[in-house]
Amino acid sequence: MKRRALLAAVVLAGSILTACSTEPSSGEDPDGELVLGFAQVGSESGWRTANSKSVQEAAKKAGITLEFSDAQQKQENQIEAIRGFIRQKVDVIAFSPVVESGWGAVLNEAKAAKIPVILTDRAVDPENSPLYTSFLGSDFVEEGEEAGVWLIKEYADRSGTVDIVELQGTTGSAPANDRKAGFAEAIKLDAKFRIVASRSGDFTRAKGKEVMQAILNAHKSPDVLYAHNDDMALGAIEAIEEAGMEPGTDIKIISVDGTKDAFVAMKAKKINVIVECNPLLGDQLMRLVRQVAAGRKVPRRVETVEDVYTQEEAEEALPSRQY
Ligand code: GYE
Repeated sequence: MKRRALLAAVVLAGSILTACSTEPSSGEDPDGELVLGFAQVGSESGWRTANSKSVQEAAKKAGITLEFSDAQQKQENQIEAIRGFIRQKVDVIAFSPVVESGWGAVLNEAKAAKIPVILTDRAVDPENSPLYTSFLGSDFVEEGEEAGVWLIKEYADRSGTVDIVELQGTTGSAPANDRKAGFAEAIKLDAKFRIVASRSGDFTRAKGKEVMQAILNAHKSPDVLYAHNDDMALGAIEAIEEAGMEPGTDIKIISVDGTKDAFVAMKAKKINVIVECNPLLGDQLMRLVRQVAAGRKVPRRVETVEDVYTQEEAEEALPSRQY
């Protein structure tokens, strides 16, 4: 089931970048003059917490001055932060766009100020692609497909219908759009798979629980929950237990991210499968920042490589989870 190893991912991503550059890989900036403005989405999930920590630690290690802002999941805050970075004349701007649309104006302002922009983790609408230098992150469509592929195998022998509840991430965000699309594409091959409810839980544990409670009131016994991230899955697990059912058994659960908390739940057989999405992008980002600031050519898209983990693998994998 495993496609690729995380270690290979890190090594590969590193070598792709170094192959395109003559920069020293240590990332040291002796003058400490390079300033990176990073506009983070928020702190909505375990994934995000790990991602922020990774960026902050990597900047420190690389000797890059980091201006870090947390937009609390609000696009207007993120736009304001980016405008602040432009006024401050930082060397490079990186951000993780909360949603895909609505970035044209501010990206054009950065371009006019000749400040290169790197997207991390989440994408923007394709028409804005001339306005950023590089994208670093995961293939969310593939993550959705992986979730669907697991489901198809799991229910290979079922002749009746399989009722699925989907908890979507933040409405309009790249991971919600793409994880939904990839999953739908995979399961459409067999009409027995029916999505009976699909609602946003905004990538948070509290919303995941609240929305799952409402869904369970309307659809008494779905077979499967597909949650676009671990936090929503963990919130939904509480709702399922409070409704007197066993998560992982009465309702099979597919989640995305692979945080430690989710692995603990999978070891306890409450989650059935996790599609990994790696938040530890800091070192790769700092390498890109340095190259972009030096005017070097960088790849348009740098993808993180990830795994799929099942219950059988949870116990062994848990001690080495890094986030
Ligand atoms: O899956 C979720 C977080 O953009 C990949 O955002 C990221 C997603 C991640 O809130 O947990």
